[in-house]
Amino acid sequence: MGRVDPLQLKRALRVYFIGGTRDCKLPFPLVLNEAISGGITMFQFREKGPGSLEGQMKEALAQQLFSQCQEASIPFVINDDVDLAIKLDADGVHVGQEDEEAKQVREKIGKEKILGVSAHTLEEALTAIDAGADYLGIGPIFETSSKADAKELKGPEWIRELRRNGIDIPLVAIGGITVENGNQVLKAGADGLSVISAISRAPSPNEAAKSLITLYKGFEKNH
Ligand code: TZP
Ligand code: MG
Repeated sequence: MGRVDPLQLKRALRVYFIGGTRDCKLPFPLVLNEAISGGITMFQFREKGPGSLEGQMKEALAQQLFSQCQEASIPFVINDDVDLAIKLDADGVHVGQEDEEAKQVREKIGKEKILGVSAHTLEEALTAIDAGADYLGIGPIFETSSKADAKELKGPEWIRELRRNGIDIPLVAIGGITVENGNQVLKAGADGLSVISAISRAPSPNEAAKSLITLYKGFEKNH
């Protein structure tokens, strides 16, 4: 087996839920369960910030969430913690520019696992692709309160610009994405919507996930 199939990955990226315990008001397994039954297509465990779980507690939660994803046949990706991803044999890893270098991560996880990289400039996007990224996380597109150290807003136009510059690997938009503005990023050329708060802080994560996948399908039908 070789690299993950880009077409299959694009399908998985349609509604990409990201979160950690800090992002949820309810117990995380419950939120993920609701999000899964609402129709999310991929999940990233992003356990970071003050008060986040560490060590054995983090691992146990990751294993629990991974099992839920496996049961639902959706990819389970771990943010940043390459060792944990390898230990659990997770489906992939997502790293930012401040984390371990993508090239090194690719070497560690092997060619069959999903590697996602956050990119804020064209140069970062090209370097990530060269390092073996399967998809890029592009943002923050809109205002977000889920990331304390978020970089400057990029707006949907930036996705268009990356496409114009020949970036053709799967791209997922992140940062303040909601059911109200999701269409703008899809129109601009994103393959998927990645959200933290739109699902984790929704009164009903299930309903929130449902409306995001419905939005995606509506877009797909018209394009
Ligand atoms: N990277 C750029 S913005 C962001 C991350 C992890 C946070 C996205 O969270 P939300 O709640 O969907 O705006
Ligand atoms: Mg990171």
